[in-house]
Amino acid sequence: MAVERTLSIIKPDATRRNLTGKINQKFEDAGLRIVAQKRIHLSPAQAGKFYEVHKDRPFYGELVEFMASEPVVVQVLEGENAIAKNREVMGATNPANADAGTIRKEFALSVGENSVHGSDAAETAKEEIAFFFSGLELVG
Ligand code: RTP
Ligand code: MG
Repeated sequence: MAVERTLSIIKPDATRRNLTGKINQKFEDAGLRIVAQKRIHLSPAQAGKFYEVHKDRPFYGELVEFMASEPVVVQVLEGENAIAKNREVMGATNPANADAGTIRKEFALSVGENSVHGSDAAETAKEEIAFFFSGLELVG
């Protein structure tokens, strides 16, 4: 298995409830290393661009509004098989379907306010990391 990097976002429902530390603990317990991290407040335009792939979905407007509503923590996680491993730790999109012990099972409020984002493939991970982080922020 290869060492990979993936882009993670701790969403506004979780930053608002001060859950960043508890969520980071889940990542670290799963063997994922937080190699870059910053707290930012996305503008609606930035959130819309990030989730552009969903622009024709009925929930797009609500998703963009939510992601720009309060600060988020964006981070790069590194480890063996990090993209799939992070998706496992996150759990299913809808917390009602998420496995016990996953972040979304423990913390998500709804299918929309579901606490975390994680890249879903190698190509999207590369694009999403570059969307938020410069090369200088990714040393080591
Ligand atoms: P993410 O991209 O945030 O990691 O989540 P995901 O892959 O598990 O789910 P995806 O299908 O990519 O959807 C992106 C985000 O849109 C919101 N959503 N709302 N109201 C709804 O039915 C609905 N469906 C999706 C969620 O915040 C989801 O994570
Ligand atoms: Mg997705």
